[in-house]
Order: sequence, then structure tokens, then C-alpha cells
Amino acid sequence: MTITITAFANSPDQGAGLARDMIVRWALEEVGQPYEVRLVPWEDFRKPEHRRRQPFGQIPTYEEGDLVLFESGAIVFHIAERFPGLLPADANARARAITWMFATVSDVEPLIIQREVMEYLESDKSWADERMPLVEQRIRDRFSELSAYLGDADWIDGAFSAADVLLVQALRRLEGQGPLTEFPMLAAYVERGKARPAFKRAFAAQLAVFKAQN
Ligand code: GTB
Repeated sequence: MTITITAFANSPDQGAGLARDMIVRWALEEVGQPYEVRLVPWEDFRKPEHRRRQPFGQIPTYEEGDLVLFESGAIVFHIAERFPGLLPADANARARAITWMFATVSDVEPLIIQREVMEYLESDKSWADERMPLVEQRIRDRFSELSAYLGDADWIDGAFSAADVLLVQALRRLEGQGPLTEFPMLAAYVERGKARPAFKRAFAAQLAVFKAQN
């Protein structure tokens, strides 16, 4: 059955692979599933046809026969359950990998997004200079805990899993910048993720879209 995902027709990330279709592309590449991409131009994001797939008018979405999904974390979870390769067979290891998927989307990524919101949307506010160090300190505290948990392991909990797809992509939002650069173990973890052939294929595919449009 054909899998179709949606992505920005013209991504504001300039081909950096930070928009969330990258997470879905990477997961699909890891499990070896071909997919098609419906590119959504800005003017279509709020149209009813797109909102039927994504109630908040965003990308990515995932279609497979009658199934239509939104929320990149949920999409990756579905892919990981549907096809072998992204979740361990052992029940306990699988439960831990799923725990890390939830931890990433609820306890790690929102802190990083808060910083982006401050940088891009709130930098002109009178309180911005006071608040930014607080936001960064929260990220630093969480990264310190994350780094301690990861230690010198390759992946966040045993074998590479869907949790690593989500976590590496979340951390990539701070690639080359503080506070991530202050945590060499986490920066190296991101590099390991990026070195995976499936990541490279996904990255190249989204970059090709950007290049074709610009
Ligand atoms: N929780 C949802 C999910 O995980 O699927 C969030 C989806 C989401 O934020 N989608 C964004 C979107 O559609 C694109 S990925 N935005 C358009 C809108 O809301 O109107 C987020 C994103 C956008 C841009 C960059 N960038 O330029 O670097 C990075 C990430």
C-alpha cells in the first residue's frame, strides 16, 4: 500500500532537514518503506482539505490506505509498530524505547522549542534578555540529565530505535549551538544519528525538494 506524507513545498529551514517531515522520512528509510510526498504550499496549510488530514493545519501527515495520521511522534510510533526495525522485540526493551519517545516529545523537545520561540518571535520583548538565560538553563539542566543517562552508549536505550529518531532530531534543532555544544556526549550522539545511511537518504530527499524549489 502506498504511503504518502506531507512536507513543506518551500521549507523555511532552507533544506536543513529540521522541519518535521524529516522525522517521518528518516523512520520510513530505517524500515525500508518507499513513500510519496505531497508538497503543501503555504497557501494550502489552512485549507479544509489539509485540515482534514492535520487539524492544526501543519505538516507532516501520513496516509496509508484509509489511515490518515498527524503528529510526527505518533506517525513514527505507527511506522515502528507496523514495520520491523525501529522497536525491539523484547517487551521490556520495547516499553523503554516507547518511554523515551514520550520523554523526548514531552520532556526534552518543548524546552528547545521554548528557546526557538524566544529567539524568533519574542526577542523584541522588554523581558527577553532576562528570560533567555532562564530558558537556556532549563535546557542545560535537562541536557545534563540526558547526557548522564546516555553515558558512553551509542543509543539512548540499548539498540537504535524510534526513540533515537525522535531524540536526535529534537537535539538537531540546537546543532552547532549552545547549550548542545556544551555536552560533547550529546553532540556525538547526534553525529552518530546523522551518520546512519537512512538518515542520509532522508536528508538528501528533503534537500532535493528545497533545491528544486529554489
Ligand atoms: N507536534 C506536531 C508534530 O510533531 O507533527 C508539530 C508539527 C509542526 O510544528 N509543523 C510545522 C508546521 O507545519 C512544521 S515542522 N508549521 C506551519 C504552521 O504551523 O503553519 C516545525 C518546524 C518549522 C520550521 C523549522 N525551521 O525553519 O527550521 C523547523 C521546524
